[in-house]
Amino acid sequence: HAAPARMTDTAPFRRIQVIDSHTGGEPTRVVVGGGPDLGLGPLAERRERFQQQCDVFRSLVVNEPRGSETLVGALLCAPSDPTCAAGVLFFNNIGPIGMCGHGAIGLTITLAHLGRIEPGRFRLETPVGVVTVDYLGDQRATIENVASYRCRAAVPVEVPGRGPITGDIAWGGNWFFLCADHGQALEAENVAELTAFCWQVRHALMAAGITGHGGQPIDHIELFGPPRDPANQSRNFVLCPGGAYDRSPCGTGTSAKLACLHASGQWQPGAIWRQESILGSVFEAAFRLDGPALIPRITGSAYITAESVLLLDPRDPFQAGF
Ligand code: PYC
Repeated sequence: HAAPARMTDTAPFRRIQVIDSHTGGEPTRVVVGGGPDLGLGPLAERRERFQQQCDVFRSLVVNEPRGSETLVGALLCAPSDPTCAAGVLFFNNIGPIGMCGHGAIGLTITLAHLGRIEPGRFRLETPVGVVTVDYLGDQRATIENVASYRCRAAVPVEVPGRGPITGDIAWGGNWFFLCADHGQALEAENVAELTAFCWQVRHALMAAGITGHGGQPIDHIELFGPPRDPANQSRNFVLCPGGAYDRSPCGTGTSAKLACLHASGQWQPGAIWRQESILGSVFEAAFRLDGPALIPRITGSAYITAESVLLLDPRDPFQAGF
C-alpha cells in the first residue's frame, strides 16, 4: 500500500530550520539550516550581499506570519577571521543590523542547547567587529562587545510638538541617541506613547541632519530613568530601527550607555552597572579600557522557546512575510 499523502507530498516546500529563544524578554531566531550561502570574505561584505540579495529571506524569517516586528534573526556563517569559532549576521523586521547584544546571548544559549559549545570562551565575528563570548553555563553568557564610544555629548534637538530635548550620540555596535530629559514615564503600560515619542525623536534627528560618525543614521533611540528595583542603576526604553521596542535592556544600547558614563567621568572600569529594561529584565554590564578603547562586557540570560522548521509554500501569497 502507498503511504497516505502528507501535505509535504503535495507541494515542494522549502524548509528552514530555526531555534527561538528570548533574552530578557527580547526574542532571537537563529537560522541553523536552510539559510542562504553568502560565500566567504569579511562579514561586512557578506552583510551587504545579504541586504542586496536576501531581503525576502530576511523578511520571511522574522516578519509575520511566521514572526513579529520584535523578532531579531541571526544567520550563522563561517567566519573569515581564523581566530573566530563562528560568524553571525543579525537582522530585524526592516534590514540587517551591525551587532546585537541580546541576540549574541541568545545565539550562545542556542549553541549550548545544540550541544555545540561547553562553558568557556569563543570569538564571534560580526559585520562591525569581533565579539568575545563567555558561555557561563546555566543559561548565562557574557558578551565582550566591540569598542564603544561617545561621539557627541548633550546634543540639542527640537522635537516638533514636544519641545527641545538633549541627548548623547554614542556607538555600541549600533548608533544610539541617549536621552534622560524626555519627561516620559518609563512604564510598560506606557509603551505606545514611548514608541510614538522615540519615533518622533528619530525623525527630528534625521530632519536636523544629526547623525553618527560618517553620516551614519542614528537608528536606535534610548530613554533613561530611575530604576524600579533599587538594586539596579537605571531603567531604559529602547526603540529599534523598525519601530519595535527592545524588551531587553539592549546589549548594544547598554554598551553605548557605558561609553557615555565613562566619557562624563561617572563610571569607572570594572564597576558593575545593572541596566533594567522596560520589562524589568536586567543586564549586568561593566567595561575595561584597552588603551583608549572602551570594551563593554554585558551579562544576561536567555531561554530556548522553540525548535521549528519554517515552511515556504510557493502557493502562499504571503510566503515572503509582510
Ligand atoms: O541587545 O543590542 C541589543 C539589541 C539591538 C536591537 C535589539 N536588541
